[in-house]
Amino acid sequence: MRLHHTPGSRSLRILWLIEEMGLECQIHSYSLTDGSLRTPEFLALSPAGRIPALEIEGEVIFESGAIVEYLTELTGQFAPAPRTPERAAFLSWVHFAETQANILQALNIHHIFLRPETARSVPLMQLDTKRLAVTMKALERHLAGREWLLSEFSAADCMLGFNLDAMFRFVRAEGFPAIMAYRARAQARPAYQRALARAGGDAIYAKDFYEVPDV
Ligand SMILES: N[C@@H](CCC(=O)N[C@@H](CS)C(=O)NCC(=O)O)C(=O)O
Repeated sequence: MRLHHTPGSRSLRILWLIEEMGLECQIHSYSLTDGSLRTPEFLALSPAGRIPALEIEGEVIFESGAIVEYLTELTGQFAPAPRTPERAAFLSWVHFAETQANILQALNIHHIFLRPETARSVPLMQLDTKRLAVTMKALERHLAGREWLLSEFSAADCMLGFNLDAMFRFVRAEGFPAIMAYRARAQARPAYQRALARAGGDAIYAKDFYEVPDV
């Protein structure tokens, strides 16, 4: 297996799951900003020019949610089987994680990547911060009194795990004790620690918190 990867990106979801599963995997690293995600060679692997993509068994899979589902089917681990009681919840939380990640990505663009800074839109930052808070309140309600998203640890937790540091860069942690406790549990897992060590650090955030500027 070969994982096409960028430090600080959604490919941490896949690295973490691979570590949980005890699978071997090579890593091919790219930069988000040097144009290497737009070369014909990379677009042949991932047509939207996005990370992650996984080469496996002579195929290439792109979209982190699809990779997660594929790996759980391949190994029979970390997901309830189709037509069993928690299958619907599993699929829902896998895709919820990506809905939330898209809001985080928009906030990263507003606060960090967009140049010149005068091109940034404060109303859009405010809107996306509120949209992020809606997803966090939903997660907080779901996690209250639970250890994991489902009745036991699953690949849905790996999908969501990537979001857990980023969300608190834009919304303060006060009011989210269940998410904070869940984050501590997730990040204490040895497989998460191994994945983080292989992932190559955080290439995005220079600050702990990004305030929406006053208008
Ligand atoms: N829905 C896709 C999103 C992938 C995505 O946007 N990845 C980011 C890194 S986290 C990326 O490749 N960004 C580069 C770009 O937008 O050009 C997935 O879950 O794999």
